[in-house]
Amino acid sequence: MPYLDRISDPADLQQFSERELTLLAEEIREAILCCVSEVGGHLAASLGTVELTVALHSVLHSPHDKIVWDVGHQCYAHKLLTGRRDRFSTIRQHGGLSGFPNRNESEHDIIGTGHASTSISYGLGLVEAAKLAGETSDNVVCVLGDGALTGGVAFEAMNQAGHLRTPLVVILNDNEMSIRANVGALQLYLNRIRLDPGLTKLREDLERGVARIPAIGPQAYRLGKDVKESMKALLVPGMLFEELGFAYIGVVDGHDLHALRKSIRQAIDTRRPVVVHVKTVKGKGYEPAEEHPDTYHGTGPFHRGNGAKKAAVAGTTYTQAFGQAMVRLAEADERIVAVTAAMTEGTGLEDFERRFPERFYDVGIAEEHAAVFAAGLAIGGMRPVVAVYSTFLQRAYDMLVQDIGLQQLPVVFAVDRAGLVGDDGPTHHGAFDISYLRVIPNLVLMAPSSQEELQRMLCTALTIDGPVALRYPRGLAAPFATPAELVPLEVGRGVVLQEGGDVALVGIGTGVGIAREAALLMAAQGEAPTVVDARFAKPLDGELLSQLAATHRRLVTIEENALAGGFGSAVLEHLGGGVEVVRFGLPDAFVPHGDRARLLRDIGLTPQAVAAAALLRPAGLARVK
Ligand SMILES: Cc1ncc(C[n+]2csc(CCOP(=O)(O)OP(=O)(O)O)c2C)c(N)n1
Repeated sequence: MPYLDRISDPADLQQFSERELTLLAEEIREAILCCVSEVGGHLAASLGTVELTVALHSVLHSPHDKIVWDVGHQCYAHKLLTGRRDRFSTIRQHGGLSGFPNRNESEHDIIGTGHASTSISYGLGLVEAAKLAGETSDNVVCVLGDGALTGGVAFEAMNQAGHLRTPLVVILNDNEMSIRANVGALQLYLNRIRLDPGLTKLREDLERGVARIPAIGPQAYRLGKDVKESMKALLVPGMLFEELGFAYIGVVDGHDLHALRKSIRQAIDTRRPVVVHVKTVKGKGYEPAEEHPDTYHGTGPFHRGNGAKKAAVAGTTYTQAFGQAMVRLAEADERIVAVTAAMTEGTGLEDFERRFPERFYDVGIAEEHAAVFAAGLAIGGMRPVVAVYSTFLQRAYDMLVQDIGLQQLPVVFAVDRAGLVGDDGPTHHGAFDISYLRVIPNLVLMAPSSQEELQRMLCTALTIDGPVALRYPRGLAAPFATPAELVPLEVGRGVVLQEGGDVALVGIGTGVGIAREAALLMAAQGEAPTVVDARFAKPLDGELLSQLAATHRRLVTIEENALAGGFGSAVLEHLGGGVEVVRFGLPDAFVPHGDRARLLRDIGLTPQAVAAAALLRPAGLARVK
């Protein structure tokens, strides 16, 4: 690759003409496609921002000038241009490059991201910090998608930036897509601007025309609020942003390097908050991804020729089992409503949406709103189920406590991706939900150990007149027979799977599978532990736990949640001593990215480690893990 080969630092881009930059963009696109088809990753967003990335790095001087990527899943071209090309093929693999910007990886990654809508807040903080430190300000450019713009925090930041008049460039990368087609009134507004680029030109011409009117023209152009406002009202483009105190440049063709570079320079020269509205094609340059950008948003390895995925998951996943149960339960109960924050496919709600479109809501990337919206639905007599990833539910924490917990509202949270998610890494691991949910008074918290149990738990959740959460893992598939009837579980009751002696292995969620396997390993050594599926982290089955404590020498708890404040902590709190408790779970550290099984091995959350701890003679076990 003649051009890419000459780049080890973004400064190297300065040597190229615009024509050469265009050729470089093609090489980058090829490098991304070549790598992601082999190892998987966030393809479509990265293909769509190749020219934008080249334009930014050729105009700016990173890292003095700072590029803040929102979400960060579109940063592959950025990685290739910032000295990481030789390691690019390791992306998202254990020990390799992160799939997101990462401060430990490069000085060009200003912040590590993964969750949406934060870039403008970061950018504003960076510019204000430079101002406070008396530094001549470097340029700060935030790149956020139209999907990320549906997140409220983006507006909170714009509200402040517009007020402060901070020189900050916001590139709105508008590809009309979130993971699927973007939603909301704002999207309709962007559609209007996009659909009529003539309006933008007309407005520019008119503004220039006013400026040229002898004597009053320049003044009217600069200060003539009335004239300008009425012109704007007539010619809508960018009005919303301008009202928020941002200058507006757009709509710019996001695959035209010349237009992009010109607009970025113009934006920097504005020296006030400015939105550059760029129109891109998600998946640009790879036909299957252009046609199905949702399928190639995040993808596993695929055949480049026809786009076919190399490995399909065999069996039903927990996510699919959840989706099936939702449809089934909603058939019988018209009050059931599904709410997702921009994750319809990810949370398995496509069938529900098809079957019950009027009872399905995609609120955009707006987890806080999703929670309170569901609270409103519950007050109105509905039975809302908010399907959300564990990591993204963190954003709605105050709502969980204040608007649902305290109000005692029957809102069900179906918490997907609980535990380690693998390749996406620490921004996406669902490591903390047991800890943060368990402290909410009266909330019922459960974790299934099988897909059948998941379906029964959802059914149980919908019988409870208060807040409920059920947490389940990503992707794990197994042969699964849909139960003939969905029978609710008894709330707050665990189940003894195997009676044994001496040691009791008490698992919850995926911890139960580990406990079962550990028991098999122990059996091979002539030991038979008791094995328990705790099912509920709240309320705990206190009676069962006390009984186990009275009849066993040691309890081993196993969970795929942080040990700090997790299920094992709850068991310890309940028992308050008297029996030895050994806890297995996620460490007090951010677990890196990589293959899930490998990560579990690395942190010692395996049947082998559990069996070894269970088999230790008392003297050998000096401390509680
Ligand atoms: C708070 C939060 N919720 C949900 C997600 C999951 N997510 C990742 S990318 C994405 C879509 C982003 O759309 P957009 O910003 O338009 O970027 P594009 O992929 O279209 O380039 C979503 C919903 C997230 N990263 N953060």
